[in-house]
Amino acid sequence: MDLVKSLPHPEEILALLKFKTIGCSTVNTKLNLKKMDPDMRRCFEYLKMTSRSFCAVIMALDEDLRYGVCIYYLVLRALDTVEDDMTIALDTKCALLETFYQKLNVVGWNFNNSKEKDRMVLDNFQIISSEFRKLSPAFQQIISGSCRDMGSGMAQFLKRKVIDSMTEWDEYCHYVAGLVGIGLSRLFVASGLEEPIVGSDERLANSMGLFLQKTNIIRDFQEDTVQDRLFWPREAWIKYGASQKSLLSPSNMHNSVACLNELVTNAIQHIPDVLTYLGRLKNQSVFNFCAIPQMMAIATLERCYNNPDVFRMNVKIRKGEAVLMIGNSTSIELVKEFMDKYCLSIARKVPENDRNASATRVALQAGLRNKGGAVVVHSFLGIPRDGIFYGLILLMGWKYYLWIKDVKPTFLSSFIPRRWAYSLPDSR
Ligand code: D61
Ligand code: MG
Repeated sequence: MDLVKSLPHPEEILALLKFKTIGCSTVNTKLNLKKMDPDMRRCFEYLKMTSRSFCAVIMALDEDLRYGVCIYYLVLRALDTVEDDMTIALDTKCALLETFYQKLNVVGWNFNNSKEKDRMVLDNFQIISSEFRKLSPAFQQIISGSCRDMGSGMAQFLKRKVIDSMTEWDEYCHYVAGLVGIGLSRLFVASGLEEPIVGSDERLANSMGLFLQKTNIIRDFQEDTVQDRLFWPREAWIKYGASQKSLLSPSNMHNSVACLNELVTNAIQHIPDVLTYLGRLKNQSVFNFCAIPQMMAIATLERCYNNPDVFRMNVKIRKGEAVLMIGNSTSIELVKEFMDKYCLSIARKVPENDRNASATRVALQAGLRNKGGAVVVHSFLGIPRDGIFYGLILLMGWKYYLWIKDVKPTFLSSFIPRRWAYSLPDSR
């Protein structure tokens, strides 16, 4: 099925076949789970079961960082499972979120009352916390502080009930994903694999998270709305519908898509920061770990932009596309090339009458600035624009020639001066 979906994209077919036969060398590791401490092994199993998108890239990190990031992921996944669980009463939930980081040091603590799909990380939290306590003090401090700040931010937003302004949208995304970008950057530095600047420039690290989280929120609109989870900022949707739910109504589709385009425009404004951040990374495993999710995000945004399907189902990128990107997220040059490709593809889809059309183009141009290019469509289906122009002229000329020659011989002869016409056999 994956192969069929990629049929119009030959380069994806190759990547898929390679992936299916020899596996993915970018994220494959010679990880020996059998030799590992049984509790750490269970943690890797929880990671595998709770994350499709981050498991492979975390496993491919260099040794020390791999354990730290795996535990960091599980701790925050546990916290997020509390946030997402609609069966826990608001007061109980907020109290738990605010004190959750303290549970890291409570031997044997776990939480058995969640109904969420990822509840295994709460049911088995005593195992995760005991592995946490084996990490270096520097790692423990980073993870615990990040968990404390995220829990308090989540509780704050649960009490507010709505994400009102665009500023609040950035704030919410900072708590749930920007803090992860900041925490991860500190872990990279603490492990000695990256330069101090990566950890101290929190604005860029925050943008890494915002780009991923906004993409998730944009993509999951339909699924979240039917479950009564509202993450699109009111300031944006109020211009296009009476309520967030009304954006799902087919009769409002034109407005809904305009709203979608506005939020995609907001998200792509993080691209320059993302590229600057990635450009500073030195370690290959850290680079792949950071770049792959960002590439998936831009491909997802490209698929979502101006696409009414976002309001009907969960829009996904093709497996072939994902595999191709994983294989191509290994250097900043390749990443920029892919980013350009997706930005240009969005640029081609900007509707002339979209009220954010010029803002979208400006944002895309900033994303492309690293190459110094303006958003001008130079090619279509990979054929240079000039080639298409001359090709069309030739084709039209040929068609006209055929038409005149076969269908209208008399029409043709009417253009021919009389004295020449006599010599033509058919013109009598
Ligand atoms: C480099 C590499 C990975 C990065 C990064 C920089 C910067 C930020 C992030 C990863 C975090 C990205 C979050 C985007 C996915 N969103 C969610 O999972 C939502 O929950 C957010 C709170 C929990 C965050 C847990 C997390 C995620 C990825 C990690 C990590 C921790 C630790 C280490 C590595 C990666 C979302 O989940 C529901 C869903 O998407 O189904 C939500 O509830 O809103
Ligand atoms: Mg959540």
